[in-house]
Amino acid sequence: MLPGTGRDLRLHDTATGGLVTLDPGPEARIYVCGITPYDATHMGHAATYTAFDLVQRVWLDNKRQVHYVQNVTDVDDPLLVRAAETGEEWTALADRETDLFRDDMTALRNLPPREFVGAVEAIPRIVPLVERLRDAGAAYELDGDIYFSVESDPRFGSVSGLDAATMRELSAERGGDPERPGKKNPLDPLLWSAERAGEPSWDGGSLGRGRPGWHIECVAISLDHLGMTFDVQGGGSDLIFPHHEMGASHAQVLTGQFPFARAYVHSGLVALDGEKMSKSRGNLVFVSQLRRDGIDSVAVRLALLDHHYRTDWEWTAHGLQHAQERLARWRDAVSRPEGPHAEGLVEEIRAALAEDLDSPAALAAVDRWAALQRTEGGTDTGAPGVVSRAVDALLGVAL
Ligand code: 5CA
Ligand code: ZN
Repeated sequence: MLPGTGRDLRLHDTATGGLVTLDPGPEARIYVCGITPYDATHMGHAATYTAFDLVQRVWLDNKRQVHYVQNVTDVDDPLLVRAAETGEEWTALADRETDLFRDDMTALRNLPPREFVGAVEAIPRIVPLVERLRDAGAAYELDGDIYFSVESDPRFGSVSGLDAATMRELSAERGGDPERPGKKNPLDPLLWSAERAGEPSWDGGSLGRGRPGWHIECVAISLDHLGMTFDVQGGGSDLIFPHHEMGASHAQVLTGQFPFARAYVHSGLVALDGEKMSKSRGNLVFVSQLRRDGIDSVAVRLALLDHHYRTDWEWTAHGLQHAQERLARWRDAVSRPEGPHAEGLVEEIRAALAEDLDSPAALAAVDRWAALQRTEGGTDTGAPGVVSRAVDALLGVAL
């Protein structure tokens, strides 16, 4: 048990552009978009899931139960393309990378979601939702494929607040097909893709054989496990549009309720050599590679937490080295039999995290306590233990 009490969490909401206080009652509900498992976890993924891990830790400290759901997009174009390139079975690739991701998350001490759900296993939930959208006139067929009509949602645009031209550009970049002739609106996203030669497909009932679109996957899984108007929809800022905009629209049209989530929370993107770290660019640093190199994953976590989750930042060897040195100083400070009082420090960490997850401020507060321990010491025999437990519970950093 830590001294004092937890705090209500305030988080930046992309839809309103401001901070919202989340007072989620006894059980907080969060959905975080999971990986597409065609390559190993890079530092960008690690930073995003570590940010949402802090959300869970602030809630737990505040005596909330947390219902955390995460998907894994275990069938999608990039996965099938990668498997075709390497000659591997796509299911084997997905299974292997999903297992590796889970091991990486464990090493980084990210608390697991309560439910971890694959797109493939969600297909029986997805099909009836697409049928309902079609029967309500919110979806239409084009050569066997089924598209969602963005015009069926009067609130379309409320998550990203972007203009039509920017939406069109992002849609083309991020898995959409705005140029395809015959669509009602170029932005309309696929709900169900008809069976294609050489690709896996599933029974879609009245939709025919095929596979699900990306956005409806996350809608089906979140509505199934969390219901409408859950607390936080999370992911990296590259998911604001189209993914989270389309997901909110699908769910709002399906249920007639608003909003899909109380807060849409987005982490900044991590770059390497000035470019967004991504599988397609190949400029990656992998969590598993650092583990193989014998780097302490606790230091990796500290390197991630040294950046506010909403900023875009760059992964550097220097940042990792700084984190390793910091970890050594903290371990030294808590290894002594007594130290300066720590109640104030626990409150500082809580206050920093509760205000939009200000992890750099929380780390700076621990630095100050560790420096005081080094220069002046203290007489509180409970303090090193309190600091160790607080840093573990609130920041996920094991000393
Ligand atoms: N399966 C979908 C979500 S349903 C997907 O976007 N998968 S992903 O593997 O591409 O990304 C997984 C998560 O990591 C997403 O939240 C994404 O926004 C985030 N992410 C991807 N690249 C970066 C990066 N360079 N920096 C920070 N977060 C990133
Ligand atoms: Zn998603």
